[in-house]
Amino acid sequence: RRLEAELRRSLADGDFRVHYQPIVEVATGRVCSVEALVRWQHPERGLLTPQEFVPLAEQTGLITSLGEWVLRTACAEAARWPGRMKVAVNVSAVQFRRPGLLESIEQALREAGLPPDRLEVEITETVLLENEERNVSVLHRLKSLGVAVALDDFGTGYASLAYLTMFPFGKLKIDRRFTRDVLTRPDCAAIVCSATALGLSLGMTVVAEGVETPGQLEIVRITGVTQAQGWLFGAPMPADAIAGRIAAEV
Ligand code: G
Ligand code: G
Ligand code: NA
Ligand code: MN
Repeated sequence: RRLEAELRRSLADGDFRVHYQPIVEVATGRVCSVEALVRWQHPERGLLTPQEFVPLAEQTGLITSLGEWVLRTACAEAARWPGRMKVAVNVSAVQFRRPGLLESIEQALREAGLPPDRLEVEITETVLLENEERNVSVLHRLKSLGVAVALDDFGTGYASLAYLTMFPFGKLKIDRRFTRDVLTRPDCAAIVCSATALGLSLGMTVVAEGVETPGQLEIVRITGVTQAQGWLFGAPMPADAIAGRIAAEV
C-alpha cells in the first residue's frame, strides 16, 4: 500500500515529531510528568495524529522502529528539562511483544543520560493479553531498572482485575471517556470513584485523563485522584513549548 511505503520513507526522512502533554499533581496544580505523543508531519497531508497511522504501523510492524525512535527522542528531550520532570512513553502491543524491548529502553536511557526513574512506560490492557509469564517478567525487570509502568486507558480493555495483582503497575490512568461524563452521568462518576479507590488502595498513583473543565477537575479532586491530564492544563505541544512551560514552573 502507498501509505505503508510513505510511512517507511518518513521514518528514514525524519518526518515524525513528538508532542508532549503536561500531567499535573491535583493537590498543587504543578506539572509532574509529561506524556510523549507521536505525530506524523506528512509531506503533503500535514500533521497527522496517531489514529491516522498507528494502526497501519502496527499491522506492518513498523511501530517497533517508530516506537524506538519516540523512546530515544523523548528520553533525549527529557534529559534537557530542568528539575526532575518525568516523561511517559506509550508502548504498543507489537513493540512490547518483540524481543529486545528492555534492551532498547536501557539503550535510550543510556544514550540520553536520563536516570531510569524519570521514564514511565504506558501500556494498555490489551498489551498483556498473551504470554502472561513473559509479561510479568518484563514488567518486573522494568520495575527493577527503576522505570515506572502505567496502565493506560483503564476500564476500556479486556483485562480482568487480576491483572492489577499480577503486574507491578505504579500508575493507573482512568480513560478519558469516564472523565468526560463525570459531571453529567452518575454511572461514570461511580466508575471514576471506584477506580480511584481501587488504585489508591493498591498503592498506585491514579491519573484522570481528559480533564477539560474546572468542574471535572473539582470532582476528580474530591474523589482523591492523584494526577490529572487534559486540555484544562494544556494540549499536546511541540518540544520547545513544553520546555518553556516546564522552565516557567521551576
Ligand atoms: O493525541 P493523541 O491523538 O496523540 O493520541 C492518540 C492515541 O495514540 C493514544 O491512544 C496514544 O496512546 C497513541 N499514541 C500516541 N503516541 C504514541 C506512540 O508514540 N506510540 C504508541 N504506540 N502509541 C501512541
Ligand atoms: O490513549 P492515550 O491516553 O495514550 O492518548 C491520549 C489522547 O488523548 C491523545 O489523543 C490526546 O490528544 C488526547 N487528549 C488529551 N487530553 C485530552 C482532553 O482533555 N480531551 C480530549 N478529548 N482528548 C484529550
Ligand atoms: Na498513553
Ligand atoms: Mn490513555
